[in-house]
Amino acid sequence: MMRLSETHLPRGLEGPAYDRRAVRVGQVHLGVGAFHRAHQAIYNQACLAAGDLRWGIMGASLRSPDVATQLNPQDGLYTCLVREGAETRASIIGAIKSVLVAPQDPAALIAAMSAPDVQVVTLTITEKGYHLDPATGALMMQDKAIAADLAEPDTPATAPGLLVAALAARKARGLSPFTALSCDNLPDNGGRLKQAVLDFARAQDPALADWIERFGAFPASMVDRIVPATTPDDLDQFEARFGTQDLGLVKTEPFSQWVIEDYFAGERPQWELAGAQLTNEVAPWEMAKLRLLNGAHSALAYLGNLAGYQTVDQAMANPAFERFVELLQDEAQSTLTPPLGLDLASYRAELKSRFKNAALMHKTYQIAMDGSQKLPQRLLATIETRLVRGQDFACLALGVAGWMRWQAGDDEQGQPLEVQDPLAAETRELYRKGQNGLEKAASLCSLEAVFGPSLSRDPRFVSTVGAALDALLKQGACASVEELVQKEAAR
Ligand code: CS2
Repeated sequence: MMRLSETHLPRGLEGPAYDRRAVRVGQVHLGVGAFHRAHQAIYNQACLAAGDLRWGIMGASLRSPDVATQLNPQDGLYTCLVREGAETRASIIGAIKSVLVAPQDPAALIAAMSAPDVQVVTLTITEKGYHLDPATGALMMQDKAIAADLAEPDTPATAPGLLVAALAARKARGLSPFTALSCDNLPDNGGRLKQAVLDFARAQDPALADWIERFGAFPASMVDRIVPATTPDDLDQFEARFGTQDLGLVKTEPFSQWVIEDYFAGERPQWELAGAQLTNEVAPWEMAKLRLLNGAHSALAYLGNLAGYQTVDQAMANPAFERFVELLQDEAQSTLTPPLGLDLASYRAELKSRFKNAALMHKTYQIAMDGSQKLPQRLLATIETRLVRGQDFACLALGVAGWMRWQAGDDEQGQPLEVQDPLAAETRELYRKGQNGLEKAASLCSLEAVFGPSLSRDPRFVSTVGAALDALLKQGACASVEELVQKEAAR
């Protein structure tokens, strides 16, 4: 089977409508996974198609060489499939020029980021890529990876280390800093990235830190598009239909949103051309998205997977789970002040149909990953607000209990289940310490890195989550969700 490339396009599809040879690299992206390829790269493609050829992307992987081996032999080209119901729309994306693998050649990546044409570095490095202390918000200098980068700053492996090395090179060359734009699902992601970079720089060279602080920019952004991991089945189906092998294939939904703080150090692509919203107020967008979409996603991931649902749409097809999502979103919505232009009722209605999009086959297991990094902003912050107001939080608590049950490392049938999480070893240990749900929950709640000092010690929180975990262990996820929904109906 012929592989997708400049000289071999899939049957019936057209290549990008601009001269790729004339495209320059104006942006570097760290963490060039499926999400970036189905989200930010699409916005750059619109800028290129509109004739502004400055905004090609140099992609970079910070860990595995997989994406480089997928995309480089394809001249950076890949197909983006937009799926809903029986409809699939396919387009060839050419915004990524090529992909570097940081661990193979950090110097090449630093050189790319310090090129004069590069104005923006975007990042999707996931929650754990920031290495910030959850309690203080400062960079964890003792963290193994950060300490190693501080010791050998010319061959960094972490995002803060790489960014600072490139910024130092720019300063030495008399260039201005690039804008570093976080696209991770974290509140105040721009502020967090700034903190990580400045702390790293200050430890190395205070004058460099001052320069970055003065001339750099770290805008916040809210990104939203559901991008399930591409499966071998997706690749096979694509080959059968288009007569071409595309190892860089990504699949996603029609919906896409990008809200960006309008604060840049230099030039930037006109992402508005593809619908991005530039604003001075990202926080309320981010909070609504994290608590309504991601909060519901994480709760569905643990409880749904435990109940035997492999995908989000399968869980949503059970009326009890659908109702549970509504009730959980009611709890979350009461803590939100929506930004101008966001109608929460229609946002939630749209979310429901997005979750029900069966064509995506979005795996609950995928969303369950890295829960220790996701829980605070998705579920726990909402609970804190409700506790302060004396409101109940039964659905959020069941979601948290679902995460706790997940730490056992087996499913409800006793089959082993791999917990992919940087804190997996700790959480497993804490889970095992307790004899029953209440004890297990109390044991896990002591983990301040996840729960923070106040929830950790809040007896209402610990006992409510404990009771939910107890119920989960006794009757399973499906019955627990049903019971909760029935109780709410009877109120
Ligand atoms: C999901 C997100 O995997 C997860 O944790 O909740 O990736 C979600 O699909 C995106 O944030 C949607 O924009």
